[in-house]
Amino acid sequence: MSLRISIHCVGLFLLASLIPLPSFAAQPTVAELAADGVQRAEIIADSYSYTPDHLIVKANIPVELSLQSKTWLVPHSFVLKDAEAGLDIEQDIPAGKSVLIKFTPTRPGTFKFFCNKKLLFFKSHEDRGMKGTLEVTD
Ligand SMILES: [Cu+2]
Repeated sequence: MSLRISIHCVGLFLLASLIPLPSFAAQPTVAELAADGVQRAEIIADSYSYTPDHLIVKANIPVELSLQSKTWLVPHSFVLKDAEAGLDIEQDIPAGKSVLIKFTPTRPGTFKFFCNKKLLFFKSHEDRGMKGTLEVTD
């Protein structure tokens, strides 16, 4: 009886300690506006995620993103397209490399970015969760 109670307590403790984690992970990142008038942020590309996966920038101010691959072999990419918002990005991110991209979103909205890689008959990286949101504010 006492063993069962203590197991129950441990279970509750583990549950309580796990609950705050998802809310921290889900916090959007706001790109920092530097003195030179450019908004900068880093996004880490891994298999199969972007961190952060929700980035907030301001419209009509240049954005510079450093896309950093943390993978050893798997190539990824960063695709963000919306003609009406001035977004036309299709950038490969070779395994283990970093690339810089620059763009200026011309209007507010929420836009999806994703990885367009897919190996043979396997699920696409996007389908495996490699996608995120660019939120453009006024
Ligand atoms: Cu990918």
